[in-house]
Amino acid sequence: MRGGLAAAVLAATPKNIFGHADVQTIEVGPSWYNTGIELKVGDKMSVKASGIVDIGGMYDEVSGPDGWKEAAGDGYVMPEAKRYSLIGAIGNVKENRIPLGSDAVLKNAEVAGRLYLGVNDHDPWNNKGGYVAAITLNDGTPVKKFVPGHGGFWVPALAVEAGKKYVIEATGEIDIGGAKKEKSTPKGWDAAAKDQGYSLGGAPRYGLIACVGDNSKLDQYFYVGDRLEFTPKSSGALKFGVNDHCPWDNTGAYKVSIAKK
Ligand SMILES: [Ca+2]
Ligand SMILES: [Ca+2]
Repeated sequence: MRGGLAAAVLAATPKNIFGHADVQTIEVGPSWYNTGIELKVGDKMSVKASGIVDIGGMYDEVSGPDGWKEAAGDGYVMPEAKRYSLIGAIGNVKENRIPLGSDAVLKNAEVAGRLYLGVNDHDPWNNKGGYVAAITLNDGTPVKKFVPGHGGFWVPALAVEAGKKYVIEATGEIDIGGAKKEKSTPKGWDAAAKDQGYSLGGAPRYGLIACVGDNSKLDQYFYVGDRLEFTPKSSGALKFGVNDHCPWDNTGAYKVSIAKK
């Protein structure tokens, strides 16, 4: 009986790209933290936030959820909101963005949809730490969510071991967020120039990229495209992102499978 049960479980496990039952599949899409909370029109929501984000770069500067004192300006997710502050989006991440900070009340939601949270940074991919947001819907019980400092840019996958061989395969299509409704596949477009503000300068724009462990180290980012066999030099959490200078207006997702060889 026991052998029969084990065989049934194995048969039900999806096979990976080498035919082994050892695979993880994730979706790498819009760079926002997905709270899983659905808002309806007319809902009341309050958000109280705490925590610290290291904003990346060479100066070890940090921010709380209220952000710095100035408005962020051009190139940031919400130019009119405070730089590095906690922000949100309801449903459509291209249009329905809301400033939040450490203590916000939305009396009457005007649109319905999933609540996304993020950090108002022009280069969120190098951030560490995060904000803890306690979200209360219609005077219910607050739900706490940890919003990573990278604002959902990186999608975590399995932990990889140094010296082992892994294979990544990716399919799917994203809309890169501009007015022209242009799209990309995991291979990406032409290479981004190093000074254009893309997370991985020199690699194809809108292509699938990854890092292992500390995402504040830009020189550790690597291009994946639609297929990559790689052997990590160090052990750590494998994370995926899209090589975009403004990833927060993207829709759709790449489907990424990771297998240990
Ligand atoms: Ca940053
Ligand atoms: Ca974009």
